[in-house]
Amino acid sequence: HPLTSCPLKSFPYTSDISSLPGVKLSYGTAGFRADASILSSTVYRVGILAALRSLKTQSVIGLMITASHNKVSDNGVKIADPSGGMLSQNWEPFADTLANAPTPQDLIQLIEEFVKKEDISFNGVRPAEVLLGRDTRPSGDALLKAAKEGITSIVGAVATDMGILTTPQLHWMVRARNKGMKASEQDYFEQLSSSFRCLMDLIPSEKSKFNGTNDRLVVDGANGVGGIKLEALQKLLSGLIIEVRNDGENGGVLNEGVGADFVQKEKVVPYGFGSKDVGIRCASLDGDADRLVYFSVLPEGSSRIALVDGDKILSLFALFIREQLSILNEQDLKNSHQAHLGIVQTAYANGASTNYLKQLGLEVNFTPTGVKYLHEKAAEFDIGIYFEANGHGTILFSESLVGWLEARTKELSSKSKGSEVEKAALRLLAVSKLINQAVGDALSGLLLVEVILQHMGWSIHRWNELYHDLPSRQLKVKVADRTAVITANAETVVVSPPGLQEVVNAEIVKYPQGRCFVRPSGTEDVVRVYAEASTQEAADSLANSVAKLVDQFLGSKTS
Ligand code: G16
Repeated sequence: HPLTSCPLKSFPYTSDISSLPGVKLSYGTAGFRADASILSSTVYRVGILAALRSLKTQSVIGLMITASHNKVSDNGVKIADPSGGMLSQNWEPFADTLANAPTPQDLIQLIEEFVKKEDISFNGVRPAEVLLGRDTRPSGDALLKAAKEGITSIVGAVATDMGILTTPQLHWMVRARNKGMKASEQDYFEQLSSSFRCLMDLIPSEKSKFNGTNDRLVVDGANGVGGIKLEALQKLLSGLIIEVRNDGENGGVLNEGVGADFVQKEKVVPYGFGSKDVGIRCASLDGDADRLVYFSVLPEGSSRIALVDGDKILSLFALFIREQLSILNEQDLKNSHQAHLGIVQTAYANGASTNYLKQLGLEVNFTPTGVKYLHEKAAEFDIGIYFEANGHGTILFSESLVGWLEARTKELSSKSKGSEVEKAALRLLAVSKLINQAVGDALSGLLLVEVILQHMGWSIHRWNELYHDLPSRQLKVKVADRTAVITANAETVVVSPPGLQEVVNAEIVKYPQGRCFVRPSGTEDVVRVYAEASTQEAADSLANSVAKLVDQFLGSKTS
């Protein structure tokens, strides 16, 4: 009997959702998210799941309590797997049934069956260990307690509270622990700052100062955890002056009129920014600092901005990596490792960015929305760069390439010290250490953007001129049941409800350069509509007419 070997000590949390008719939780794009008041039993159950995952993998697992870009009254919970990446997708159905089990008896039965199916042993070499993190949401404290109780309900399991963290910090720590590396917050800061310093030292001397701008950056911290951590990290940096606004210390509300999601979707200045900032390089983090966008305030005296989104961050990274790789591939005769560079985007990527990347000769791949999908695809390359337009992304390096770079830089340091080839190899190695290998990370992404701009000698305006975005509009439609929308082809085609895609297509053809798609959100109870066209008016009109069609097919939400 599995429960004799899986002795759950107690069930302090009866289901918060079983008394709410029609409420069904889904692991979704990035874990469970809902109003914080109904999440304790879910977080408790995810604690159990995390401990089981740790036993199954015989590794340290992460549990993060955050609802990232969502409103402050929401919260959420997600798991980091041993690699530091997202929970293996084949455990998601178990997570869903666990979260929705109505009674303790159902819960016990589900666990028993799952333990048997997965052949989880309670007598393994290592007891379960789960690292816990949470963002700054006020509900985080109570939910952390629920998570700890869930984890330790599995006898022998250890819950290690790492405190208030950015989501990417927790993912980084899980990865580091499982690789046998030092994994404290200080270690994270030291790795980022030392690889940043290394890249700064490798900047060609004629470009060491910005052309036409300066080394000052103003960052909107979304009134979340990112601003606080950036202030701590900045103490270890030189060559960059960062001013953090909206760090949550002055009464601002998390993600309200601030943050990367707001800035990217609304394309207006966040709270605390205005005409005094015209011409200055600005960046915005989201609530748990896994997204990053840049912007500059336009001079017209309005609140409008020139947005430099995730697609342009991707393009900047791709240019830099491609430059280093071509030095290695063309000039290093000993280069036995012709690295394959791949790009991963989603349907939200601005069409102009995809054209630009393809014109550079790069291979561009598409996946559905959600870092878990992009990350998986990017990991197929020697270097895989993935970004969502919303600013969530990173650069993955294969272990074999990192191993080769380590060996080659050692060789070159004795035989060709100071050569262009040695510098290119050192730069790539430093990027692999700076940029988070577990998940998209606004802090490490920001440092890489800053050093590449200095390397290129570019201002934010020069960077923004790489290509011109096609005008776009994104809308949310509240419908009775968003799960009625089923998509295919990386979310570009609606297959259900039948007939919806045909009427959407009939709208798209009315607009020059029109493109539009419809998908259910995995983090909010809405259907999203994205439209692109040759003018802003056309993009707005296409998005509005398709939103009306969605409403007609799916019916408005009544609540
Ligand atoms: C999460 C995911 C992202 C996704 C975003 C929106 O971001 O990690 O990959 O793009 O949700 O997803 P959806 O459109 O399905 O609601 P975050 O920053 O909230 O963790």
